[in-house]
Amino acid sequence: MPSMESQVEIERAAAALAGAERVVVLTGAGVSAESGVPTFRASDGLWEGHRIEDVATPYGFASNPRLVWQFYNGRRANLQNVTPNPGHHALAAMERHWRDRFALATQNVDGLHRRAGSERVLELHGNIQRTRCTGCAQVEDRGLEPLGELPQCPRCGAMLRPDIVWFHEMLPDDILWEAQQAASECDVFLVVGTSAVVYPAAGLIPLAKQTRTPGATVIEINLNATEASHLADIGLYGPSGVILPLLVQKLGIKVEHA
Ligand code: BV8
Ligand code: ZN
Repeated sequence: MPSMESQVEIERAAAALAGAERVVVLTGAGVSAESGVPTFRASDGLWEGHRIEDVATPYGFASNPRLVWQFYNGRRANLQNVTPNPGHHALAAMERHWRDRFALATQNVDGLHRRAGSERVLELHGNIQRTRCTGCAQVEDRGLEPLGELPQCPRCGAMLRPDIVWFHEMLPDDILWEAQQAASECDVFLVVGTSAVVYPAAGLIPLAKQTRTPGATVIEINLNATEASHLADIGLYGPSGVILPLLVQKLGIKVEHA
């Protein structure tokens, strides 16, 4: 049973959302944790047993593409047994409620927001279902089908890579720009399940707070405090799969399980 203090915070958050004209949400790996997707930094700097440099940088891919595809094929296979959790569904319901005055920017590449029915998802770091050709740059949605050890482009024969933004790579500038615009214009900014250490995604939080006067009301939903907690006006600490449905219930927003 949530404490008295968290009850008060939940009421404050619901009141802020009830009066919101424009809402923006930034999600990270924590929003998919209750679906069984491992978070990024839970381990000791290793990611499912791999060093970040080896599996999530262009240099890692250049020096050992087979290892990188083994890592991503493994994550794609795991996602076949994963479904969106009530937190994803609550966010899809929020989008249906605020329509074009709502934006969801995610750092996650698991595609679970779309599978939960969210339509306008700003995928800041790409999507693990898509491949991109290193030769002709063709991008294809390959779902979660097995792709083989070193998949090649059906069009030009060059090697494919995951259509994902690795460390030291630029984010897609159109998507980042759209997220930055939305963050700078919103009056409530929800930060859900992110340690807020990866930039430029984490830069959306201060942007929401500082661009206009008064800045957006920032609501953090996380299991614990993060690098962004000092920017939060309201902190809701607990599982997002519990807190988000509670919030939309208080707002009288109907959640459909797509
Ligand atoms: C860039 C794709 C410009 C891979 C990812 C030196 C040289 C170059 C760049 C840099 C540098 N130093 C710093 C940088 C910038 C770098 C960066 O920010 N590094 C950090 C680590 C300091 N950023 C970049 O490189 C970006 N590009 O800057 O380009 C440039 C270009 C060239 C040269 C210089 C600059 C690119 C960043 C994108 C990297 N790609 N993902 C993949 O996913 O396969 S980022 C990776 O981290 C994931 O996408 C992940 O989503 C993201 C952020 O992590 P989180 O989502 O926050 O996950 P985490 O596990 O950390 O936290 C989970 C949270 O959930 C926790 O707080 C936990 O408490 C909470 N939680 C858990 N369970 C629950 C929960 N909350 C609620 N409920 C629960 N149930
Ligand atoms: Zn090609």
